[in-house]
Amino acid sequence: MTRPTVYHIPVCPFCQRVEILLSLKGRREDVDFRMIDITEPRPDWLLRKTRGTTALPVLETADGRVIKESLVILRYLEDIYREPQIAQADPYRRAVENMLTTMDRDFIAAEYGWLMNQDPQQRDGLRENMLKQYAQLDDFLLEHGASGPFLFGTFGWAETVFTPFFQRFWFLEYYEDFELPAAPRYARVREWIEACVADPAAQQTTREEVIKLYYDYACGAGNGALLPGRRRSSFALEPDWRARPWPPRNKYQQPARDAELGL
Ligand code: GAZ
Repeated sequence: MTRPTVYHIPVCPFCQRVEILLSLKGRREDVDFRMIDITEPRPDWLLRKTRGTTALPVLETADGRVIKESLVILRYLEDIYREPQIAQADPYRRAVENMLTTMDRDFIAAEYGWLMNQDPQQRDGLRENMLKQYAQLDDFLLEHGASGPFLFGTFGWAETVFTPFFQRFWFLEYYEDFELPAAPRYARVREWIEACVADPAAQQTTREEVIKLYYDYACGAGNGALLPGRRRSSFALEPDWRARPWPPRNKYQQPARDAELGL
């Protein structure tokens, strides 16, 4: 092998981070991407490389060493492909960027926690929790960021980390009727999100793909798991998502069957 290989899953936001960084560096073609079907047990050859762990993305270096965790992979790629540098060079700015990066955890937990919720009584609380996350990001950007739209002048490290999760928000709009309110307290984060999702470096997925593939997540089954009565996951590679109908929007009713989902 002469090039790094990334093992990835379709629409996995952590994997998309890697693609975005490479795209910003103009290096997408220098790394081989191999798609793994999340609805099938991991192949033995991959489990041997990962020592039994299953989360992706995983990067295998040109000389066969294995790196896990999307943020660690980003750092590795930033180190081997030095130009253009995406992370901030100035130590204080780099610290600001890293502080924002660490806010990804609660944000992602709020987002997916709400998507996967099956109890209609919990919706208001989950919505409030989500709005709290947006308000925190807004406050951070106002305190530390440039005037806009990005944290600093261009789409950079923090944008690479967050944008896949902003694009996954299409599933909350669809399945939970969620919209970020047009209130001033969210104006700065709204501007950030709009610039992030529209950036040419971050066009690896679409609203339609996200909504169709995440149907099972919306019904409470994550990571390719099968819901009762179903034979195929909405994350299956076949049939192609473009050929499938749009899933039902009401996730609190009786879940759709394979046939209704075009699976
Ligand atoms: N921390 C890892 C990274 O690389 O940054 C996370 C990677 C990961 O969770 N990958 C998932 C995976 O491979 C696919 S994307 N799962 C299969 C397996 O066997 O583990 C995950 C969450 C979450 C929300 C979303 C996702 C997600 O928590 O999109 O928790 C792990 C998974 C709120």
